[in-house]
Order: sequence, then C-alpha cells, then structure tokens
Amino acid sequence: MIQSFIITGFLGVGKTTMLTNTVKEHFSDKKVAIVVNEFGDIGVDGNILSNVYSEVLEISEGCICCQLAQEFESGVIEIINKYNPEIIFVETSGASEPFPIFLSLQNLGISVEGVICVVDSKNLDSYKDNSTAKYQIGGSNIIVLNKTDLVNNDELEAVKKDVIAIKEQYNIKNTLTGKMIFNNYVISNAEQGIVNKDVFEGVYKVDEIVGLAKDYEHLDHTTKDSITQKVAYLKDDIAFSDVDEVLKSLPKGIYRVKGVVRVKDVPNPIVINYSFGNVSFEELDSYEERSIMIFIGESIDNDVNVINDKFDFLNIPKFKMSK
Ligand SMILES: Nc1nc2c(ncn2[C@@H]2O[C@H](COP(=O)(O)OP(=O)(O)O)[C@@H](O)[C@H]2O)c(=O)[nH]1
Ligand SMILES: [Mg+2]
Repeated sequence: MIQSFIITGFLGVGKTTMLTNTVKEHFSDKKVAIVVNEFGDIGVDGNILSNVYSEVLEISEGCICCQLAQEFESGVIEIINKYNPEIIFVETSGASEPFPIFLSLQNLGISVEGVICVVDSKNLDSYKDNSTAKYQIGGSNIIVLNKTDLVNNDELEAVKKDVIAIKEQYNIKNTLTGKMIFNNYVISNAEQGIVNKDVFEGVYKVDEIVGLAKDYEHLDHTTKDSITQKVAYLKDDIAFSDVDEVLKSLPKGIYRVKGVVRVKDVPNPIVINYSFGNVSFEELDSYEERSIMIFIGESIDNDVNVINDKFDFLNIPKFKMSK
C-alpha cells in the first residue's frame, strides 16, 4: 500500500522548508513523490522543489480542499502510474484545510500515515485567529512547532499552550458518531522544518475513517476572513534594491509574498519568499517566465492598490475574471 503524509499549516510557516530539508534527509532510500497545492497563479514552490526531486505534481489556481478534489485525485493517479512511488507527500496550500485531502487520499486507497501541521512559533499570534488556521491544527495529528530559532523558551511554551487550546477546541470529530477522528496527537519542535524521523515512522498512523459523516461541514474560508492573493507582473530592468523597497513598504495586511524575479544586478533569477516581515532569497538556475510577485493576505485589495500606485514597475491587473 502506498503511504502518504499531508503537510498543512498556515501561509509561510515552513511547509516547503520541511519538505526539502526533512524529506530529503529521511527518505533518500525511498521513491518519493510530492504534490504541492500552490496558492497563487504560478507555482513558485514547484519551481524550487523540482530542482530537488524529479516528480512534483503541482496543482495551482484554487485550493484542493474546495473545488479541486477531482483534479487532485486524478493528478495523484497520474503520479502513481508514472512514477510508482512508495510515499507521497502532499503539501496543501496555506489557505486550505487538510481534511478533504485526507478523504481524497483514502478514496484512492492510499494509507495516510500522518497529518502534519506546521506552526510558525514566531508568528502564531498574528494568524491564530484565522479560522482556517484553527481548522488546520484541529485536523492534524502531528503538530510541528517550527521556527524555534526565532523564539525563546517562554515564548515557545506560550505557543505550545495556544496550540493545545486550539487543538482541543477544533479537534476534528466524526459528526455521525461524535467521536474524535484522531485518538491522539503529538507536538514536536523544529528549526528549518527539521524533525526527527520517528515523526514519520507510522507510530501515529491514522486509522481509516469508516462511515464518515456526509455532512462534514466544510468551512467556507473563501468568504470569512478570507485570504486573497494578487499577482503582479514586474517590468524588466529593475534592480534588486527595487524588490527590497517593495518588501520594506508592504502594508500590514499583506503578510506573505512569493515570487520569481529577474533583476539586472544579479545574474540568476531570484526566488522571493517573504512571510511576516522575514524574507529569504534563493537563486534559481533558470526561469523563463515573466518576473512575478504574488501578494497574499486577508482582504488585501486596498493594500495592493497602495503599493501598485507607489511602484511603477509593478503591474497588478485591477480585475480578475471570476471563476
Ligand atoms: N528563521 C527561520 N525561518 C524559517 C524556518 N522555516 C522556514 N523558514 C523561512 O520561512 C519562509 C517560508 O517558508 P516556506 O517553507 O516557504 O513556507 P510555506 O509557505 O509553509 O511552504 C522562508 O523564507 C523560509 O526560509 C525556521 O525554522 N526558522
Ligand atoms: Mg510552500
């Protein structure tokens, strides 16, 4: 039976970092396939990850927990046929819930070995009131407190307390039987997404969910404290300092920025990965598309207009066709 892990967690908490740093380390002897549900029109993570693994199925535009279950399932079937993996890791979008993905995997006869929720220990306070974030914690059985390098012991303890409180309140139940879906859960600390191998060793294996309630209530995170994203296409001939300037002047509502840009003073294309005030840059070997930055946050339309007006090299289409 093919095994799988679902990696969930809010925007920018370190899911992809965990995939690249831990999966590479612990599963070098296995055939691993990775499915990434990128929140954003263009899959930036797919671009990074495909440099590390050969098989990345990337599902973009929309989130797998809502409208894309079918696309997700047929994508997974395709990956199985093509690659015959022993383990599949699914990184869900930071704006989606893990549970529908869990069901999809079970539908396909794939064993779910764990639902891992990565938590940003430094920034939990800024996002813990978001309803999707709460359901992500409630819908997981392995909780990884990441970015421990950015907090002290007391802060980490406080984060742990918050996580436990959210977990108790939002722990996912079978609505038919009223029973908890996970009998147990663990909390584990991490830096740069590096966790012990025992997290993956099946000790927390999730039992098949039998007779699941059909009326499982799907949270409508597309309207309530909804996370939106806007893509900006950048004009050519910008400098690295221009990118830096944009990131320094972001309005508060925009807490996540991803992008791939070419700038005239750096030879290689640069991946931008910004979350909650911290940014990292990585150089790519090649990138043929237009330079883009994706701005993500809660109700960011006004915020985006502000930066669009300020920087003439950003081109953010004002209207988007609705689906
Ligand atoms: N300081 C610090 N930064 C981290 C850690 N883990 C991830 N990051 C950074 O957080 C940002 C978002 O990480 P990413 O893995 O892309 O998040 P994702 O959106 O959850 O996939 C990147 O800039 C990472 O380099 C960590 O443990 N400590
Ligand atoms: Mg990611």
